[in-house]
Amino acid sequence: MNDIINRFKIQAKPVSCERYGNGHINETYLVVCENGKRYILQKINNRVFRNVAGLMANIVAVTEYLGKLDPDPRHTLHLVETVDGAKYTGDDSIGYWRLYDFVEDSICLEKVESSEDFYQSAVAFGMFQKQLSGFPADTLVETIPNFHNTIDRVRQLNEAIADNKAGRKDEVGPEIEFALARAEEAGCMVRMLEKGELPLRVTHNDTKLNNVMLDNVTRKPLCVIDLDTVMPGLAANDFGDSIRFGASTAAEDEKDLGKVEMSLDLFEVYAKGFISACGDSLTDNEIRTLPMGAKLMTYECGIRFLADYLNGDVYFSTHYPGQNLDRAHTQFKLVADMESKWDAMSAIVKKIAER
Ligand code: ADP
Ligand code: GN1
Ligand code: MG
Repeated sequence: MNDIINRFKIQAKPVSCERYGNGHINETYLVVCENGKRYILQKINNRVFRNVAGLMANIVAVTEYLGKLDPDPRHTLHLVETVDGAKYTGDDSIGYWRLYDFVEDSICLEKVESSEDFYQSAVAFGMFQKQLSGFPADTLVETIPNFHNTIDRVRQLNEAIADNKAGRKDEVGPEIEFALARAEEAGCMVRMLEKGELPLRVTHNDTKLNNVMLDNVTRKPLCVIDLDTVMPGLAANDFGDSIRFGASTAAEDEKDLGKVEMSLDLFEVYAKGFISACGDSLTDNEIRTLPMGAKLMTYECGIRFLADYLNGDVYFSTHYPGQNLDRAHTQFKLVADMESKWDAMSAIVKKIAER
């Protein structure tokens, strides 16, 4: 690993480099130097992100743009250059690597610890979206084509069912039935986009709680991280993906589904934070579809986990056999719970937006 680290302009001799964090996509390492300076080293998953040069160009452009709007170094991710002045290094044999300054004196949560933290994460993602409203969207590479195209996600599930690569199809009859029963509704926001009823914005597209850093003393927003999927998208999807993960009362891979619910209190808290940070720039249709964003991002994630299980766990990192199926179960439980709380979710958003 030292060979890779030494390709970057680091401040001091590295003394340790260990796996870090709970991301499902990249390989992340914490590098500590002898003077205490810390970095985040990442091996970019180039099976998921096929166009590494395009991905890195997006991140360079977005971080430079955000850095000009807000020069505080802890408020934007900062890439460390290589000794040759490049923003990343590597090739197909050793993989592609980048180095970020560690965002110090911060916390990154895997689970909501207090509603105030969740509120602040909503403010962070809402502000992020608002800050990028002036960014030229057409200069961004689509790092994963059709990432939140729910119609295409259903097609991918059907393909995984038909291919049955891992021979697991017969085990998951009820899960497939649950998913396909909602396949028509799944396309509703894509169809609104096509009809011009929803605008495309520059969005983050992966607004999990562990993709935002809060200050460890004030617990106010510091920095939005994991910028690999910043590309044109729907505001409601950024809102929705945060609800999927953060408003759940249990972990994404909880086996006891009795513990898994979408907390209406946390839904309300997040909606308040998000709408306070960017609501004034959202259209009526965007506000109205926020609950649908929550349901569809949860459904989409569920069918992605299920398809990956059928494909033999080739996309998301897993730590034990069956983890993708456990993840699909929690997502489907959350979808069903949102269906039973639908009127309340819509009423909450309406009430907040009217203020
Ligand atoms: P993945 O795409 O695999 O989710 P992330 O970029 O989200 O990768 O990184 C994984 C984890 O590493 C994050 O959830 C966070 O805990 C930590 N992390 C990433 N970048 C930084 C950073 N610059 N400073 C501090 N922690 C970071
Ligand atoms: C992945 O990279 P990470 O762990 O923040 C995935 C998201 C899923 C999420 C499910 C590029 O996010 O789309 O919602 O797992 N990222 C990518 O936890 O596919
Ligand atoms: Mg992440």
